[in-house]
Amino acid sequence: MKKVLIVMGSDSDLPVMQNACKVLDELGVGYEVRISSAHRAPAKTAALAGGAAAGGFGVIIAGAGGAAHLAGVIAAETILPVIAVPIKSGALVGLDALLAMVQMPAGIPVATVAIDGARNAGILAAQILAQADDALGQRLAAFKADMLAGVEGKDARLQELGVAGYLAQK
Ligand code: RP5
Repeated sequence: MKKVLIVMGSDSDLPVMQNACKVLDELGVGYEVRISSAHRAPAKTAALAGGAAAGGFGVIIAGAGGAAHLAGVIAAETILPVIAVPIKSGALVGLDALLAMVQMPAGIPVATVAIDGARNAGILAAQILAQADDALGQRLAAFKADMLAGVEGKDARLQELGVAGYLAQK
């Protein structure tokens, strides 16, 4: 099975980006985690991106804050799908990273999730890999079924206890 390459601009991104790792663990998807920066280590970043397909990766997740060019620079060096995670940081608390990642020029797309949305990035990466992996597709279907069961359980409890009772036991 192909793996997910997770790249982040700094170790300060790791507390958020670990949520991609956690959900990939839940889904049984292999991954590698690297620190590289579009601005502080441009050649390293280009080499990581350019070698990813040959290295057995099928999708790349890139997390960065600030003037976040990491996902776009990676996407420029590969035809693998790239998922961007804007990280909440600095004076603009992630809005700068979100806009930099969403507003890519025509021809170099990245799929941008919410600010600090690393868990969704992991799920989306797994969904991409599942297009060529039926067993992973079945695990993703079970994952969705678990979410549905969670909602149904909460709704049943709300109907049983009423609003005040539900909140009192929450
Ligand atoms: C970005 O600048 C990194 O992705 C990080 O989100 C932000 C701050 O980096 P540090 O100064 O904490 O290393 O490149």
